[in-house]
Amino acid sequence: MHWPVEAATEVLPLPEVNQRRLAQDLRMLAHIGASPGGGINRLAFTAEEREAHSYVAARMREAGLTVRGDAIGNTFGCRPGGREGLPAIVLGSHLDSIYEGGQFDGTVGVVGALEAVRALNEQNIATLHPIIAVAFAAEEGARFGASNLGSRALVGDLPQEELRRLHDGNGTSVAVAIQQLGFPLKEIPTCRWDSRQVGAFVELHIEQSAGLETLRKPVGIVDAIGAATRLRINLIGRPDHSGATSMSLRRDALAAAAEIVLNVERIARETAGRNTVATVGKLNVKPGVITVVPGEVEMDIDIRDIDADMKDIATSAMEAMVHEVARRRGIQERIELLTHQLPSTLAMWTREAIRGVCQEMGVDYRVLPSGAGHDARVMADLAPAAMILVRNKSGISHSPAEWVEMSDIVLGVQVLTNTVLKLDDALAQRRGEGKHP
Ligand code: HGY
Ligand code: MN
Ligand code: MN
Repeated sequence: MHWPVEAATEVLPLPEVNQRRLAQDLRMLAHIGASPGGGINRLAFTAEEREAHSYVAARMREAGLTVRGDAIGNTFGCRPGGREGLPAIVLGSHLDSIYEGGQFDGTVGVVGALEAVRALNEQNIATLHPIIAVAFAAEEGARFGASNLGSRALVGDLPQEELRRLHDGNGTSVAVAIQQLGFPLKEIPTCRWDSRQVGAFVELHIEQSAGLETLRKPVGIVDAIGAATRLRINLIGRPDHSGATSMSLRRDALAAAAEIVLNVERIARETAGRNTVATVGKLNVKPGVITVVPGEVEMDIDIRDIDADMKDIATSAMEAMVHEVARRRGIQERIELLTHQLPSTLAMWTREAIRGVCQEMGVDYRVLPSGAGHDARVMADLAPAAMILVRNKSGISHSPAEWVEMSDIVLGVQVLTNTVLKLDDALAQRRGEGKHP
């Protein structure tokens, strides 16, 4: 596949990615944790996630990379650069999924990073800076309520207290889940990287909505990445006989929860920022018997925005609303903060590198924010980060119905590969060195 290399001052030997190999890796990964319904189940810190990491580690070795893991299960494939002691260009994403997730979320970025290195190898293109392909562990918050645990360990923002506090629906804490996989919990602080080790980080990811599809643009260049605040609400009412208890005497925890759910939607729609979104995606009712007035509800609220202040305003309004509904209905409420993340604005110069590649390749693109969270948001704390989004034909994600065209994936990986070369030059120039030969 050849791109019309226009407007470039010099015709670069474009390291061409291999579509067949890309498709093969995506197909193999789509089988790991696949359910009969076609969803992917590779939850954080499970055997399925580890199987996917083992598959990618084997492909990294085949590509001649030096492969290593760390104490939280991140997997790295390292390709040396032309000069010792330079910071690396790091590229990658995650392999874990939500329950019944899609086959492209995260995997496209990991396989894309791997393929970028293979393309450079095949065309014998050396870079000045080392290149590290990474598969982060535990990016999704689906199992434990907090996300990006692997990349947070790498930037040194993962307190052990949180690993003991957070637990899944079976009561298994993150700490226990990590230890059950044989990872040494006390060594997690050794996962931390020094910012001098990373020159730039790039994540290729599918768009998780229909923005690019609607705009008919194959590639997105991300300027800001949204973040989440997640609350766990426990509502304690009183279980009562559903036939013998008059309506005026009830303390119905589910009726209170229902009022809260609709108010969460109202607050996100009406009183918060234009990019604020909020979701009650999980709600458990006890005792859950048709003839008993619900006595207890546990519900999780996911509040997101690319603007930290607007997210905080929405969060405060929702907490006040929960207290008001509970008081008025005679319900006891408990609000637990599961996670509070900060949004990131990505570096302009890394964004410009991607834009330059798209213009040289004649690829149409759109600069846009990502409402979905990504490891690039976390990595932006450590080094200049960038994100390339691939058009999502289905406009659906976090669902087995997620579908991305292979031609768009190939284009995204080609942009990623050429961006690595562009960043290799840009990093040298930012140090005052000329373009390296
Ligand atoms: O939940 C998210 O925003 C991402 O898909 N992990
Ligand atoms: Mn996801
Ligand atoms: Mn993802």
